[in-house]
Amino acid sequence: MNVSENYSPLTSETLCRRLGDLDPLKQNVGPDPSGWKVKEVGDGNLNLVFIVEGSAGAVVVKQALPYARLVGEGWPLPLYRAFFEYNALTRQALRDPGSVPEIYYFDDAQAMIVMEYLSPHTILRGKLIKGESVDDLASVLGRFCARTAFRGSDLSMDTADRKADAALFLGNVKITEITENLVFCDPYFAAEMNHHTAGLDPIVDRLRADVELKAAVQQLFARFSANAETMLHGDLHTGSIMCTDSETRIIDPEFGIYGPMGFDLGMLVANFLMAYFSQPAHRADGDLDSYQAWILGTIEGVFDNFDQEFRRLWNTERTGILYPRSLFEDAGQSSEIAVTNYLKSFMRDAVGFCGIEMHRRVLSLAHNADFEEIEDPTVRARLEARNLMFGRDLILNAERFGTPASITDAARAYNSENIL
Ligand code: SR1
Ligand code: MG
Repeated sequence: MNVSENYSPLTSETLCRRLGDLDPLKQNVGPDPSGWKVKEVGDGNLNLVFIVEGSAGAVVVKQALPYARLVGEGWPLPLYRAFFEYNALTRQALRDPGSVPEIYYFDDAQAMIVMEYLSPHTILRGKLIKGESVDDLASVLGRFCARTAFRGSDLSMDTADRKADAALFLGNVKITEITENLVFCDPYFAAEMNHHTAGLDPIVDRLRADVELKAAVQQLFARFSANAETMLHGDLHTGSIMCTDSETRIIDPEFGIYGPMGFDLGMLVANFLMAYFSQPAHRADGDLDSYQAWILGTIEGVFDNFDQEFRRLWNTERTGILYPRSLFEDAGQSSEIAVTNYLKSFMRDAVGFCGIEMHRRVLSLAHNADFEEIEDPTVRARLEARNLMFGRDLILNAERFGTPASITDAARAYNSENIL
């Protein structure tokens, strides 16, 4: 982590001059920078993203800004998030090969990562709004979550390495602070940067007055802040996933931190549920049922693939300090009950985190396009209300949602309720 005074944000005009001598760019874009075409395409909340194209191909250049792009210079943010993104990407590439873009170059001082240009991939959230499906989506995502969770934990890693790594990622303080505030606190009181659809006021008042709910959320916040179980992606929503109609990659782990295993999967499923609840505003009746069914099938598939892959790794790669084979298999006993209980606790966490993500994307600062692109505020509020009340149910009754089908059945029920 070496933030330099020489840091200077790139622009489409300066990029060729500033990066034209770098071998990784010359190799992947083309030898003559004067022929490169540069386009700034960043539409996320935080960073600059350029596509650089030339005779040999294209790369993505991602550079952190010293502030949150979504808000502006009034919200300074450390450049070191690029360092954590780079470190998270390199670990994810080892733990689940092929799941993340290839890294060509990292410049710590410029907070810049040069990486593979994924094409013709587009952001999954946009696909879900358009009603496009992706082959194998559930298996890629379920396996990614299982492999990164298992292989980054004390179930698998040498514990000295895991402790050193957890200590390293603890340095991602200011980025983690965004999650601590925007996800775990702001939705539940009238925080300054919050906003919500006007018609939702009665539901919002109800949620913010619900002490039991706030206590349950804070209990999950304590799990998030104190349980360094594995290296998380930290911001695994459908805007952090790029797909073609048959290939899926995971991007943007700048919120990487050690935390509870259920966090990534919970966030991911929340974003599928929000896509699901928003569909009546995006689809004509003829396509609505089948597409909503595809989303729910994907959610079930993500959980099932996670479970299957996690159990496979448990049986074949359990080399860390936890649940040693000496206590189970080597003593002639199965560890089946141990993994089943481990996964039950994982599921409880995931369901709770899922409900919180469903709240914060409607009540806090950073909303998502699934609902934001619904122009009619009455329709938006009606659909968001279902999402909010289901989120509350998931947080308060996480124990009852122990199977994927129990979650999708309940989603179907909320989808036909008229809460507003
Ligand atoms: C100011 S950052 C807002 C949100 O964008 C990121 O993608 C994270 O989800 C964060 O909470
Ligand atoms: Mg992001």
